[in-house]
Amino acid sequence: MAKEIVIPDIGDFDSVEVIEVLVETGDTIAAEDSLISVESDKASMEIPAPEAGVVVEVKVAVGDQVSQGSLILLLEPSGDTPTVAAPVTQETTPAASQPAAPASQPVASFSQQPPQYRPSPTAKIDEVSFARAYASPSVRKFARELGVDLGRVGGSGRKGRVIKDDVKAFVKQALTQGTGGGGLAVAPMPKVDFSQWGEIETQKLSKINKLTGKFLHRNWVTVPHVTQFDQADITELDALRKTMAAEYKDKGIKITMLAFLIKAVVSGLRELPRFNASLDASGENLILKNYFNIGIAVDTPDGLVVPVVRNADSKSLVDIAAELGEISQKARDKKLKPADMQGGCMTISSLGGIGGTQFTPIVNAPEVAILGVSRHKMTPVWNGENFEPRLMLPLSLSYDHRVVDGADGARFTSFMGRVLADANGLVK
Ligand code: CAO
Repeated sequence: MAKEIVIPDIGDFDSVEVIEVLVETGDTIAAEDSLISVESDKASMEIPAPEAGVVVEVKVAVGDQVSQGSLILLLEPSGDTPTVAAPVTQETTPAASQPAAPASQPVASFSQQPPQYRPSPTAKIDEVSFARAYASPSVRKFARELGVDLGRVGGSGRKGRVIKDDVKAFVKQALTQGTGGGGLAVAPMPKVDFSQWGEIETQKLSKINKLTGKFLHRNWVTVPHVTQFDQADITELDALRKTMAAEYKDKGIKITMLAFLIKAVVSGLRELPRFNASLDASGENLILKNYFNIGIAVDTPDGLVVPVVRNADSKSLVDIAAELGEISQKARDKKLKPADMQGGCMTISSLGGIGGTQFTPIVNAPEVAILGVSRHKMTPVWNGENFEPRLMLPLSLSYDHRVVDGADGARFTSFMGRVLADANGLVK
């Protein structure tokens, strides 16, 4: 007859959340196999099987709140006796080797008994960073089995927790890139106690910071970047923009330089279609796109986001200007949905309103190019007879050199220069 397996004594915690269900109906399990992971604000813990058997029915799901006595599953016992059946706990705060947590951070109060494992013979693991990684015991075990240094794996779970899929993705990436002499294996960043040199403050990275950091890092190390610099003469464009800005001010539409740049980039993508492409996951094929969605890097208090202006080829400059006003406001109000940030063909990152002369933006892969724009400057330009004051806009085009070659990089910025010089052609 099926036996009810319930949550054992888990200390003082009334209600904890189920964050992983590790078994399925029909699974044959051994005594001590982990059944579920639960997590409170302070610690995570795996609940082991008290005995071996076959899972008849799982009674909990991820997100459920459980307490001592809650039913986990029904088990058809096989008769094997357990050796150990105590829950294994992992603090959510760093391990004891770290400095004491600030008062605002929770301190783990589950009795802590970290599992003992033999070091993997296949990989060099930094035991300190491994111990500090935020992951459940089963993920730690999994990482040990694969020889993965958990401290180097980015966590995509709740509160940055490393989940099994992160470990798999890490291994996959290592296999793809090779970890031998020519691979990307790098020494881990040393753990430094900065407080030894003066007062410090620890700030948590925002969710956006963490996500963006992960993508930027991936793109930086996997995309061979080249940045092409150029300058576009926008003297007439700026005059036109100011006229239009005055005209549309009362309608609440701000006619910005960015709107002209979006139209110019669409023309550039039409002229040089390799810029409107992505490599497929195999790296063997180029996917050419017949749509024109332009991403805009927007700086928000929580970090960088890139909403997308869709079908920019079929919108007028004024429509785009109005949409830009809406999406940058939405970005700052944290109202962007994931779909608002997907499907981009190429991104524009404009720092012109802030300052700087040039910069090297990182390609927003799987796009293959990004246009950086810096602050325009009135510049003396030689016209063959004398110097003329011209308003020059610095362009910094970074591209994926696997897809775009240097000649096309220079062609793209030259083309941008020509279309931006003829601003009237961008208004429709
Ligand atoms: N040169 C000189 N001045 C410029 C300029 C340029 N290239 N581009 C814009 N400006 C001026 C505008 O004229 C405007 O001045 P006024 O307020 O006097 O009218 C001011 O800068 C603000 O410009 P704007 O309202 O047109 O906004 P924008 O188009 O420059 O920027 C947005 C909008 C959303 C792109 C911007 O707010 C932003 O977030 N920029 C940062 C993007 C970023 O962080 N990129 C980095 C990515 S890589 O890490």
